[in-house]
Amino acid sequence: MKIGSAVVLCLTCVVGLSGVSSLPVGAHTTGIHDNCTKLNQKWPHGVGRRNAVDQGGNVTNFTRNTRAYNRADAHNGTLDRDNDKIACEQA
Ligand SMILES: [Ca+2]
Repeated sequence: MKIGSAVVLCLTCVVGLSGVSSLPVGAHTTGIHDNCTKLNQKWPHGVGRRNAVDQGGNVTNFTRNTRAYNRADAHNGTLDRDNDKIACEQA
């Protein structure tokens, strides 16, 4: 009686280290543009373009600064959800 020998092949897969790339966390790091809470610390009634009018008509005392508004909107478009060209307006 012959006794066969079994050859077991082991294939090993070398899994490369899936290097976790250190992607930058957060799209912007300016702080003031992160959200309205932070923006309102500098501009309590919001900041808008020089000729902007509040969509609700209630806020008239926001800071009028077109450049500052443009920068805020460029960094974080959610700061002016109603798109009336005033970011984070509040009475
Ligand atoms: Ca607005």
